[in-house]
Amino acid sequence: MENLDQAVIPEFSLDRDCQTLSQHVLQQFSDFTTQAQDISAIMNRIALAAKLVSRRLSRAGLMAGALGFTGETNVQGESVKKMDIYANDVFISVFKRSGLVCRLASEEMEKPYYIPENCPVGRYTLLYDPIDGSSNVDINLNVGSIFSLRQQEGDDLDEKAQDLLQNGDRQIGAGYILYGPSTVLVYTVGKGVHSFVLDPSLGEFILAEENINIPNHGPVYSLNEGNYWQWDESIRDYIRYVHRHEGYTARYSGALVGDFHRILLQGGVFLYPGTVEKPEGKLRLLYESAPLAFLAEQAGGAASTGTQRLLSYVPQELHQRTPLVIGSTKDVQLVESFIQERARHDAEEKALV
Ligand code: AHM
Ligand code: MG
Repeated sequence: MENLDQAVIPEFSLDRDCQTLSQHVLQQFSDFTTQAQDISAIMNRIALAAKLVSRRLSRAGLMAGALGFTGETNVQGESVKKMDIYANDVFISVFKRSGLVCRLASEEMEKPYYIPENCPVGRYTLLYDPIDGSSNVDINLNVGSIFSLRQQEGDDLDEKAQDLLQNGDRQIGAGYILYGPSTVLVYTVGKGVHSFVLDPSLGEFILAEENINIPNHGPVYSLNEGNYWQWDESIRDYIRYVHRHEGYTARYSGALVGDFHRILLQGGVFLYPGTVEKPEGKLRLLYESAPLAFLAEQAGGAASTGTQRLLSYVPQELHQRTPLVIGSTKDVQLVESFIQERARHDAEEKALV
């Protein structure tokens, strides 16, 4: 009788099951340098954090104290969820006494968190958003974690973290975990974009797809149209364009990781433009937009603030926000063309006055 597993998954093989995340990261480097081993070990710890968060999310509706708000507000002035704090603490715990990472910086912490016992050897900083899209947590919809790895520079005990205020090209690794029907980890170390699926029976992330390419153009545009009257006219111009042309469809889940993942695999564009209330938009550069921009470019796509390449943008502060336009190259360029056209039009009108 035919083995059902093999019939459903024709590519099933032992070799495939052995393609684990840490092994894959090591293979990205041509030699077994200390840096290659460090990055592989760091990714392994991130995978452990992902498993812990995934486990809690999968049972949250049955656990006391897992869902809802803490009653606190974070450094961004946003209400904090219990799951935000749990996931933030998970990342701290997995990197304590690891000897890998000297400093952690997160959406949930005003200042970087130092792990002095790691600093003599762990010459890296991990920036992360522990639970992105946390408004989805209480209703059992997809959420994510985003991470970015940078080389530790400067004085370890400088609380201002001036060395982090550099462009996104300084990232040496980036990725995200999508907690959806399955838990998926996507990463880059500057050598393509690769995805892994958590096999709960093995407790391992197993390679799903290597060298992912974003289609050059896709049908999806993803943004919160509830902000329509808050946007600049150029973004309204773009939206009117997609409304009036065939071949576009809207998809927006309110959780960036899932919305970006769709675009990474199927093409299209995600936007979080500036609004009247928040001219810089909502998304934080260092641990939300820049890591996704690194992935987008590595997959052959593009990421922009609307007026410049996102990875070239130099932040002024740790929790800085920037507008984000990210996805298929053609679609990002189309949005940029509306912004340029409106700027040209406004300049002409001003010259006439
Ligand atoms: P969060 O990190 O506090 O969860 O905020 C980021 C989230 C993104 O995941 C998502 O794209 C965006 O906020 C949704 O914002 P809005 O509700 O304004 O559309
Ligand atoms: Mg976030």
